[in-house]
Amino acid sequence: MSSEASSSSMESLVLKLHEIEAVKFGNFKLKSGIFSPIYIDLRLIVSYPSLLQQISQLLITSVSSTSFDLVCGVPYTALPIATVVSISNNIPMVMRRKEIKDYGTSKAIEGAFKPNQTCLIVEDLVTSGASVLETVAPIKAVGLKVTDAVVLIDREQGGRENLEENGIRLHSMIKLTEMVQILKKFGKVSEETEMEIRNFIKENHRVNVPQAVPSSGVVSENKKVVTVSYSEKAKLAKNPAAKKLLSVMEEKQSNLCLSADVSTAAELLAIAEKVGPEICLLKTHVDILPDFTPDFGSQLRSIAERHNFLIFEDRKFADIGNTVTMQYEGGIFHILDWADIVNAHIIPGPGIVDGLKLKGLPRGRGLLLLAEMSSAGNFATGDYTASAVKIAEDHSDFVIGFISVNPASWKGGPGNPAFIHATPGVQLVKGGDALGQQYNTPESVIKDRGSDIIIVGRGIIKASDPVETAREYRLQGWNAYKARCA
Ligand code: S5P
Repeated sequence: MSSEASSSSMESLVLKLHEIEAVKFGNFKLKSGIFSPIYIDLRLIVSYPSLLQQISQLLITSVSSTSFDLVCGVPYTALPIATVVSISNNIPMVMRRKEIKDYGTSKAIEGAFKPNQTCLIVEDLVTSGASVLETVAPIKAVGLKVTDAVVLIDREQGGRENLEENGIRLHSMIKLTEMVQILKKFGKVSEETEMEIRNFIKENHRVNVPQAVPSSGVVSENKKVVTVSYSEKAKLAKNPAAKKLLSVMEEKQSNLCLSADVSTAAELLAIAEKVGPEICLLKTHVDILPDFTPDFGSQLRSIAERHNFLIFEDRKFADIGNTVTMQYEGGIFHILDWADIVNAHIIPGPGIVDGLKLKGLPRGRGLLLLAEMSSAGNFATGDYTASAVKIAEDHSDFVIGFISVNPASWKGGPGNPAFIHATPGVQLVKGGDALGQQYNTPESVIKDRGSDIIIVGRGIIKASDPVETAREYRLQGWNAYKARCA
């Protein structure tokens, strides 16, 4: 228990939480699928103003030795707590949007702040720390610093360690075991229940996303997340570009592909140089660069070699085999000379793969097939996706994998485990743009949907600090991969 918070005020708080049924005992299903003997729902506290006030006062006392300029509550439960902390202590607040609007200013963080100010994260309950990290990422992306988080209850299930690994100190007012001890002392739980909860904590001391949901809640729609590691995939892959990409991913601990959709070649080379250390792959749309020159490819390749990443030209070939051989090799861009990987639609049938393979395979290049798309209302679904898998399996020396959105949901499965799934439509918060793009978070893409690579464009390019933001995406993507493997 925080030494600053006196034990009698903590006891009265815990008893009050029990009285309003914010703490319940029974058998509750968690998001991770496991059953918990205790359920804590602090959403109820909004209906008890004096309790809310009491919690906010105790929270601020437990961070009295920490300095910060702003507070931010993790949505939604901690928003009212942070608001009361802000008002009672005259500390400005910022607010994180859980869903980004696709109209208006589309800001992830609302409020007035200056770069480099320090923001204290306020949370009601920490289990794995995942929801704190989900709020930290967009806060850092707008140039603020986060060093500390304060929480009412620590469920002692890995949150402290996970946050520590991300450079955040966790201050908790009370730990779950201490809370149960108080309830036992006042005869609110039996010795048996106390033991059951102790055992539960011991057995689940490091879980991933274990917030309590009602037992009728949806746990996961995806049952087919494949947990083949990148190094195992590298061993299984036949294509040299795939092997190289997978080994770069392991070496750099990065499953981040930067979609460098900037407006000039000069800007593209500059961002490749800056963000290079964070990425495994850089994706280009060479036909949007007005200052393209014949030496663009060799310049980009020398940056790629220096920072150890591969190059993916997002050409989305879509013609008959004979035409794509010419488009791949010739024209102004000579894509074959500098891009390790290209992609293609399967709409013309397998001939498109044969055409590209004719030119690409002798040069050690690889191909991704568009099995799904991230844009709303697209037609790459169901049997179309299954056909992409079939074509890929028939050409697995050249096809290295797919542009996928949710491979874990594919009817026939995500294909050969050697295949690499790369997913666009990724930002730190779920949302979309005004033209149909749909975003999911790195965690949901890698961990829940079973993809291997996150493709991020505007989330990094438009950030106030693209390098720091790319680092954040890399860490989130990598942590999700680790969690998936675990
Ligand atoms: O289905 C797709 C396939 C691709 S390759 N949806 C996509 O968004 N992409 C590409 O990924 C798109 O062309 C763009 O270059 C990038 C996404 O950019 P963002 O700014 O929305 O992250």
